Amino acid sequence: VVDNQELRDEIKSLLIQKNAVLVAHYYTDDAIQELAEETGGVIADSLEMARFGANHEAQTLVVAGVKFMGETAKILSPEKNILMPTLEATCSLDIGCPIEEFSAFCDQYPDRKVVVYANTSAAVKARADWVVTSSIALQVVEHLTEQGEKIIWAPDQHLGGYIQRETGADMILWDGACIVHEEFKAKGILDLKSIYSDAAILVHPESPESVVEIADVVGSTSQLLNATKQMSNDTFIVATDRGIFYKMRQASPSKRFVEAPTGGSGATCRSCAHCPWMALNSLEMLRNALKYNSGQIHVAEETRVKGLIPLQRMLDFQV
Ligand code: CIZ
Ligand code: SF4
Repeated sequence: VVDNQELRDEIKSLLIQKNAVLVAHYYTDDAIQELAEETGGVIADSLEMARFGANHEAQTLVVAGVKFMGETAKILSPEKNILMPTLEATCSLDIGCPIEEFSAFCDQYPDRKVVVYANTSAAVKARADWVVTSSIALQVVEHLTEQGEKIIWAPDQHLGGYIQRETGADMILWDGACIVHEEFKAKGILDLKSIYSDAAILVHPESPESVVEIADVVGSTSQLLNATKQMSNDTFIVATDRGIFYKMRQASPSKRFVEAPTGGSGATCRSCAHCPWMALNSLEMLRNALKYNSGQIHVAEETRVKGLIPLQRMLDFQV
């Protein structure tokens, strides 16, 4: 704990010294979220991370999250120095959607708008008409459908399927999935619900349809966090990465938050829902990134300029 305190102090002075701000995702470990909070940084979902980073005056953004978040920051703010604690932190959705295959897939349907989830590489964004996050995906697809557009959706099939069911949009889905959310099981959640009968079930739409079906609220991380503030239930069963519990508990200290199980029964695997790549972000690596200017994000200029168009479309989209 003493070591941690030293590390934290060192990071705090490095942030000031380097004119840097910490941009942390809800799924990072508590220690990282705490630091972001204490140093004037932000804890957010990927949409708000992008907005915050682009609008902040700091010369350096330290993005604690996964690679696509750092790349998004670089695309939006090429003049800033974008650092990540580790460049190893990626995402199963990003990995499962390589640019060559994806581009060939899109070429088969030239009459469709290409809508990609933020959880993709810069190159995939550069091939897209729209980038969306789970916070505004529904509204953007609704908007495109009203305009008579047909859609290619990538990479998350569960989120895509959810949007398709909600909007009735004509969508062709890429078959990617999030290794964390895909593991939630309806049976395990219902077993828990029989113990906590008053509990509201909150589900991120990267989860399978059978899990989305039993949810009281389906939404992005920030939408689920808002639900815990607004709903009067005293217990919440939460099917998303357990990193989100830090903000949920902070906002509602008297409420009970229960991790949705990823196994078949309410009693098993109560702590598995944590993204292994988010977990790579440690205080030590964060310190090293700042101290040695390591973990620097680069995006080729041609890719950046193309990727900026659909990303800016997302940021300019008024809900
Ligand atoms: O699962 C993720 O990586 C999420 C929820 C990203 C985001 O949009 O904040
Ligand atoms: Fe990707 Fe899932 Fe990890 Fe989010 S939680 S970064 S979608 S693997």
